[in-house]
Amino acid sequence: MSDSTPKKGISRRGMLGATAGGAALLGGAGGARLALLGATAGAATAAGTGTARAAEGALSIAPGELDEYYGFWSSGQTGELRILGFPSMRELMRVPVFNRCSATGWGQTNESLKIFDEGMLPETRAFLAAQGKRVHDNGDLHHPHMSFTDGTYDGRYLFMNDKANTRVARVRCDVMKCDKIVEIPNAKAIHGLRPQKFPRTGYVFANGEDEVPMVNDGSVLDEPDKYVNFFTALDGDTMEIPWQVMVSGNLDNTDCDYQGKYAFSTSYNSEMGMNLAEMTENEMDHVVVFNLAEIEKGVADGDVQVLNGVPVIDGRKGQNKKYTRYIPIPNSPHGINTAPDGVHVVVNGKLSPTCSVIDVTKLDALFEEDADPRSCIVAEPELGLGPLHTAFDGKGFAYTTLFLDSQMVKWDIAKAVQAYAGEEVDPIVSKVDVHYQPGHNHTTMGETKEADGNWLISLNKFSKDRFLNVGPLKPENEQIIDISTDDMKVVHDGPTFAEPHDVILVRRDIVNPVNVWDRNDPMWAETRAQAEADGVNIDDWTDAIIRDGDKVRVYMTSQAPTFSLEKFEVTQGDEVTVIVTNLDDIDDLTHGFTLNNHGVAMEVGPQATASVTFTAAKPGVYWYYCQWFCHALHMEMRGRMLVKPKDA
Ligand code: RUQ
Ligand code: CUA
Repeated sequence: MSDSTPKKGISRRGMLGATAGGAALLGGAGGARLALLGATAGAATAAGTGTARAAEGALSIAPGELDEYYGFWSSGQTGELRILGFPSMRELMRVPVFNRCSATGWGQTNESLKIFDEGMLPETRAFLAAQGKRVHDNGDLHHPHMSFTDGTYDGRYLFMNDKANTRVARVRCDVMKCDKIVEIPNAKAIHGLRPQKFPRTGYVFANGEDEVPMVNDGSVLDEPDKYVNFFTALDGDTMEIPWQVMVSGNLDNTDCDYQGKYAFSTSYNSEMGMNLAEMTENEMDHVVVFNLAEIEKGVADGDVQVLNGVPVIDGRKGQNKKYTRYIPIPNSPHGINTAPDGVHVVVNGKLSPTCSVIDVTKLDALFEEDADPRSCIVAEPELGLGPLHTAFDGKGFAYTTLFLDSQMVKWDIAKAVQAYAGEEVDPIVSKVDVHYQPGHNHTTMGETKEADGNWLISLNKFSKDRFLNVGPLKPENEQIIDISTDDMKVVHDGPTFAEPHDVILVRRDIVNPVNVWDRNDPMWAETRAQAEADGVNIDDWTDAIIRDGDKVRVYMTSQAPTFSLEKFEVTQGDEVTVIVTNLDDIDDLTHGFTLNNHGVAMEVGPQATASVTFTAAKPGVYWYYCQWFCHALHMEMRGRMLVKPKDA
C-alpha cells in the first residue's frame, strides 16, 4: 500500500495549464480512479480482518453509546455549523449561523435578528433595507475553530468565517448557538481564520481574500494597482476589532504559533492580477508573517490610519518592515498548519508539488535588518500533486492532502528537515488513495498540542461513483482514515451536502453544553427588558396582550402540550410581536411556534424565550402550532390568531 515514489516530471508550468483546463483534468483523474475501485474494495476487506483499530469496532458505535469526539464541521455555502459525533459520523446538530433556518427561525426571530444587526456595517444595513431585507440569507462558512487556552481547546467558543459576506461569527459552546456575527470593515471575503493558541484566544485572526481600493466608495474602480488586502485581528472575548494590517497579495489561509508571537497567512496572487493568467504568473508567492508585539506597539504609538473606525497598520510589501515579513513560497500556497511540536509550520504548495516548512524559532531573526527572507525555511519536501492542507498526529508525522493526485500522503517532518539539509533520506512514509480530490483534512485534536494521532479524516470535494446517484449535483465524500499503523487505511465513506470545507475533531471531555437554558440568558435580554416594561412578571411569564398604537405584543408561555393562550385577536395591519417563553425545564423538551400561512416559525428551547414580529396583513382565522414533537398531545398544541378587518 505504501507508495514512496514522489510524482516527478510534471513541470509547474504544465500543472498550471492542467489546472486552467480543470474539467478535462478532473475527468481524467476520475477515469483513472475508476480502475482503483476494485483495489479500494479490497482494502476495505483487509481493514475488516486486519489488526488495525477499525477492526476492533471503534467505528461502529453501538446504539446508546457515545462517540469519543465532537466533530465541528463547516458547511460552506450552506452557511451553517454542523456537529457530528466522531468516529461514528452521526450528525448530531446543525447550528444556523450565516443562513436562514426554517426549523429554528434563525434570521427571523428578534433575538437572532439582533445578533445579525449588531455587528453589521451601516452601509450593509442601508443596502439590505433597499432590498426590503434585514439580513443576508446566505453565507459561506469555511473554517470553524475552537477557542484555545495554553495551546489546546478550552470548550468556550467556536469561531468561523463567512467568505460570501465578509463576516466572522462566534458560537457559544454552552448552548451551541451563535451569539455574535461581525461584518469586517475594509477587508473583502474573509477566508482563512484561526484563533490564537497561546496564552489564550485572545485574538481571532481573519484573512481578507479579495483586494479592493483602500477606500472602496466608487472613487477608485478599475485601477488594480490601487487595490489592497486586509488581515484582521478580532478580540475573541468582545468580538471587537483592535487592528487590521494592510497587506500585498490575496490572503488565503492563516495560522499562528504556540508562543503567542506570530501569526502567518498564505498568500496567492502576489502579482495582484485580475485574471487567472495574471494571478498565476509568478513562480513564487509568499507567506506573510505578522509580528504581533510590533503591531500592538504600532497601534499604541498611533502608527496607523483609521479606516471605518479601525486602526490599520501598513504592512504592505516593502513598507514598515517591523510589522510584517514576506517569505517567498513556491507557487500559490494554500493551507498553513502549525505542528503540535510548536516549532514547525507547514505551508501547502497547491500549484507546487511541495510543502514548505517554516521553523518558528527562526522568525525573530527573520525580522532583523537584511535577513534572508527564506532563512526560516527548514524543509521543502516534494509530496505529490496539489498539496492543500496538512494534519498532524503529534508523533512527528504530517498528513497532507493531494488534490490532483486524489491521495493522502504521510510524511516524516524530521526526515524532511534532514533531506533539506542534504541528507539522503526519504521523508515520505506512505500514500493512500482517497475518493476523490481532497481539500481539508484533520486529525483528532490535531491542531492543538494535544494531538493524539488516533484518526485522520479526508474531506473530498468529489464523490463521483461512491454513492447511489442522486442526479448531477453529487454529495461530497468524507473518508475516515485509520492512522494507528504506518499504512493508512480508509475505513469509512461519509457522504455530505455542500460543502464542508473544514472540520475540527475535539475530545468529548472538553465540550460540556447545558441541557436547559438559563431563564435569564443574555440571548433574549432585550425581550426580557421589554416584557418587564410591559408589566409581565418575568418570573413566571404571565400572559399579556399589550396594545401600543398599531403595535401589539402578545406574551404567552408553552408547557407541553399547551400554549397558555388558546387565541388572541389583533387588527388587520397591526405589527404583531409574539413572545413565547417555554416553562418546561426538562431535557429535550423544545417547543416551537409556527403561524400558518405567515412564513413564521421559531424554536423555543426549555426555559428559553423567543419572539418574532410580523404584520397581520390578512384578516381571518390563522392557527398557530408547535412544530417540535413534544408530547403525545403535540398535535393538539395549537391556538388561533384572529385578525379583525381594519374597518370592521
Ligand atoms: S480552503 S480546500 Cu476555504 Cu479551507 Cu482549503
Ligand atoms: Cu410543543 Cu409540540
